[in-house]
Amino acid sequence: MSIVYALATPPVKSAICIFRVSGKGCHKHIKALFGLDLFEPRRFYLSNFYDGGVVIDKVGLIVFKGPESYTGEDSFEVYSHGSLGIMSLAVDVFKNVGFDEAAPGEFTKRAFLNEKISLNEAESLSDLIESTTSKEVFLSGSSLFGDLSEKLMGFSNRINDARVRVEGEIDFSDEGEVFMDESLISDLGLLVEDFNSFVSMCANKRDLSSKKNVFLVGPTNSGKSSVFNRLVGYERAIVTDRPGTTRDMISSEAFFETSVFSVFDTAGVRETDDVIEEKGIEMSLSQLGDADVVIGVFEEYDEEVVDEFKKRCSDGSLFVVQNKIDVNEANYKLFDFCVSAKTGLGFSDLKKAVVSFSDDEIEKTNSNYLVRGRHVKIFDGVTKDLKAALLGLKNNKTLELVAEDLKNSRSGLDELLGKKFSDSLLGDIFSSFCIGK
Ligand SMILES: Nc1nc2c(ncn2[C@@H]2O[C@H](COP(=O)(O)OP(=O)(O)OP(=O)(O)O)[C@@H](O)[C@H]2O)c(=O)[nH]1
Ligand SMILES: [Mg+2]
Repeated sequence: MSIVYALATPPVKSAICIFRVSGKGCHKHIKALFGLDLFEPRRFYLSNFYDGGVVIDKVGLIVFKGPESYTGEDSFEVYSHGSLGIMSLAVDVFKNVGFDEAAPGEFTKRAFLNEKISLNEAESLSDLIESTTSKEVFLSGSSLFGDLSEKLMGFSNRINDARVRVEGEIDFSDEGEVFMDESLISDLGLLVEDFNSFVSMCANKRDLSSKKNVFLVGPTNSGKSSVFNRLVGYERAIVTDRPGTTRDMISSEAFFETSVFSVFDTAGVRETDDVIEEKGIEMSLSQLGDADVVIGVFEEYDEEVVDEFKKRCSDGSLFVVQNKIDVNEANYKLFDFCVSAKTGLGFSDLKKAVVSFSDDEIEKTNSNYLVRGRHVKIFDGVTKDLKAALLGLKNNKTLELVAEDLKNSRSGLDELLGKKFSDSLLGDIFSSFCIGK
């Protein structure tokens, strides 16, 4: 494999930036690039970084000797000052000595091909880097650093044991040897149960990491755009004292505690002859059923409108909020929350409630591991094949068919671990990685 290089940190002005280089033979260039004749692996050297004898920067250098490296190959990392000029010079230097630019995920792909990590660990690593909430960090971390691979391997071995017993029976039963008895049915039954309970501990990344939507709705002029600006933390939406100011839906991202939300401001609800405004109102009302949290903003309680919102929102997702309590008396009997977008009063309680409502949804999954759609699809297939094998045994089906079901279920798990893979699968997985990882 060629020697590849990549900037592992973002290409922006920063205190330091890190370049990675990996591939057989890369250590031969260390003398010319850093002036070091001798070096020990895994030691941090402070050295000059040369471009054809001219010093570009004083850098930190760590050399790794394969297979004791991330990729499993000889490699090194350069910690230089994070100037855009140095970054572009370093790229020229590496190109000039014949290194190739690494593709996204190239270092991790090499780690996989050199058997440093399994395929599902590589995926968990990418999930960890992409995580935006503490929940995702812990779940993808437990998939990566925990025992997910071990669990998958354990199931694969148990399926294989069962298959060996069935195939032994097929091949040698007429020679008087017993490979299979009633215990296989109970062992397989237990395996199906164990696998089911394992699957129930896996959360699908798609369900978990899709940002929660928070919709602001309410009568015109109740202060929805002002509440929106408070929630997102800057003056994103236009606020005026003219009812009907917001006509189109606008959105922004907001961090509450450790979670990211997409917050939407909508057109105020009122009877109107204005076609554009009416379309905006229709659009906001039609989306309420899909929202994770709906914040109904009111200056005064309006039972008819509250009932209309309740009808359209999913269970418990509507928070009825009184705004402008700096000028009107707060009414905690009628409203779930009372706030003032003008002074910020009541917002910390409102944000906490939004976070804990969304967290509840995640808690319900009772998960230990973060997995991807690919895993979920394969888990379904494995479960189906295992159940078919069990039923086949119970109903005295031809043993060849039972063995086939067991073989299929095991091959699904092997695909997850990366014991079996196609180039296009690797392409799909690693192309979504960052450059330099
Ligand atoms: N005193 C006070 N005034 C507020 C508060 N929130 C909003 N306002 C005022 O109420 C008026 C309407 O505010 P907006 O945020 O534009 O209301 P809206 O619900 O988005 O209005 P539409 O987009 O027209 O439906 C503006 O004059 C705001 O300054 C508040 O907490 N206290
Ligand atoms: Mg508005």
